[in-house]
Amino acid sequence: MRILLYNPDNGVTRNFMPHLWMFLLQSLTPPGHEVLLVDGNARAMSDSELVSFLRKEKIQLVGIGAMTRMIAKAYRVADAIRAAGIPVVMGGPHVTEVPDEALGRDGGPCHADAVALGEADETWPLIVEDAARGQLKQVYQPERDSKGLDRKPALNVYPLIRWDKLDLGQFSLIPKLLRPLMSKLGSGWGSFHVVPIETGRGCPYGCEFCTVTGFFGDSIRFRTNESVIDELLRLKARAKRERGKVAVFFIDDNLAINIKRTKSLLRDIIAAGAQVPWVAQISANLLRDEELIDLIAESGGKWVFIGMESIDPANMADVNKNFSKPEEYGAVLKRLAQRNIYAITSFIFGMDNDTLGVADRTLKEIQSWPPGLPVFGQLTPFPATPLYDRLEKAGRLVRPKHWLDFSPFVMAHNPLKMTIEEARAETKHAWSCSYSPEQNAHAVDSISEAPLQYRISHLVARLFFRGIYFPQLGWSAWLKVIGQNRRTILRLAKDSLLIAWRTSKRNMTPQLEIDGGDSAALTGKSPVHPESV
Ligand code: B12
Ligand code: SF4
Repeated sequence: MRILLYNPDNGVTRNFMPHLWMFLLQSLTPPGHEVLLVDGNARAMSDSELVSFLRKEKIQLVGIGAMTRMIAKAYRVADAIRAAGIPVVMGGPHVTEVPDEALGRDGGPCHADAVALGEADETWPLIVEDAARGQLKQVYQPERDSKGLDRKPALNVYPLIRWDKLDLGQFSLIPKLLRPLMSKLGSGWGSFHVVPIETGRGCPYGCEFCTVTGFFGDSIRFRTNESVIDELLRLKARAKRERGKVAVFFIDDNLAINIKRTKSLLRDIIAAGAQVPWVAQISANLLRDEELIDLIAESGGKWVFIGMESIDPANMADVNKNFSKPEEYGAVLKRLAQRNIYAITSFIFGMDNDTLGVADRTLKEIQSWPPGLPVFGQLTPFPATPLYDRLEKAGRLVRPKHWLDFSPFVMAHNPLKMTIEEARAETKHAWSCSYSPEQNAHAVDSISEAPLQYRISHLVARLFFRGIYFPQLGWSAWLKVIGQNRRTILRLAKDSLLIAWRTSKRNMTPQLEIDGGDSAALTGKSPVHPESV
């Protein structure tokens, strides 16, 4: 059977990274079937183009995965595919939380022939075999344990994802036109992939707005260090072979949830020479340990995503996240910045104790920290979360099925101390101030002592991150952004040329690549890790 796994686009910007579930299910597919992958973020297709593609490729089953945010789009695509006579199975967090909606068992239209609830590692092979026999069931659910809970797949035996062989063409961040030229730069920039890797699943914290504890459970399952390192080594070898670059996003919800284990993993990565530049999510409370931060730096860690949520401790208590202390944030970020590790700091507006001016108060606090990549969202009641239940009971949900008329940055419930419109304006203000050309220049200037590679990486990340809020699809949008930030870009280009000139003057091997050694020539500082993006 020929199968397509499809991820709908998010409608705002190209995702910088593909979704892990597609690669995972592809590698868990029983032999004898062929699986194609299309991520709408990387390979945009209209519904009719997608249907033509399915016909041309003789696809017999389509699997669609989506978060709540993309579910309306996913239903629309599924409807078009089913109308063409191809069965659709849907999985992922949203259909797990409200399966009746996808199946039309809540009185609405039916969008899927089958749904896979929860983690589908063990059910996917059954789904494929049933579909091949033309006997798809409506619901696939993991087996239950004695307490009636889903049996979670152990990760100590993990499927082999063939990162070394897979066709990743659609996911390279280097535009096609530039690839031949870029592959000649230094050790090669002909491709650049950010690849998702998980090392564990589950989270014990149970924050009120989050679906993770409910979905993956409150105890953590880990992969072995060896299997993670094997993936890293394959990726590294591939990048070298292709004259390209690779970076990894460890998508665990909290990479340092068990510090002892994290340190052991990072030590093993270093010992195996498996360092690639990486990003991971780690909560602020786990970043007090200096040895951990040293290991993060030495193993290739470049950016840490920290769910800071709010600078107001009352808000943190409201959402059951007061293990994360706003008063600690500045010190945590300094500790990271001392090792040239920077943070993606995520904030939520519209929390119950937020009042007008929350954006300016937060921005003022951010200004006192080392530069990072702030991102701003709004408190969103995802189905099946404690937050959803609380707001529903209190009659505060204005749009109880907000995902069916998805509207970016418009809250689905009334915040207590401001209006929905005010929360939206605060969010817009925070994004506009944080990613203006002046602020981008200021952020890069504030690390002028850091090696050049970090300043370049900081600016590039800023230009990508503004795309989470400001639509940034297509060449013209990008050219506009580049034009607006030309002064900072030109300054960094000048510094690069200066380094190249000094290097060649010292009669060293000419290097166009901006590596730790080059930057050290300019800044007089020793390089941290020569592989940095
Ligand atoms: C990585 C990640 C991202 C990445 C993007 C996704 C990517 N390219 O990988 C980034 C950082 C960009 C991101 C952004 C956001 N994210 Co996010 N993200 C994650 C994270 C941490 C890991 C996803 C992952 O790969 N998990 C591991 C895989 C194996 O699990 P899985 O995807 O659930 O897949 C399994 C099953 O669900 C099932 N399955 C999934 N799809 C399908 C399809 C079929 C056909 C079948 C059969 C089975 C199946 O099988 C898989 C194997 O068991 C999850 C949390 C988590 N732990 O999952 C949040 C999560 C998915 N994100 C979430 C949210 C809310 C967001 C944002 C909206 C946040 C915001 N406020 O801006 C944005 C929106 C993104 C956008 N505009 O596109 C929520 C979604 C909740 C929901 N109900 O929708 C999650 C669950 C976290 C949470 N706090 O609750 N995210
Ligand atoms: S927000 Fe993060 S720490 Fe809180 S429950 Fe979700 S994954 Fe765990």
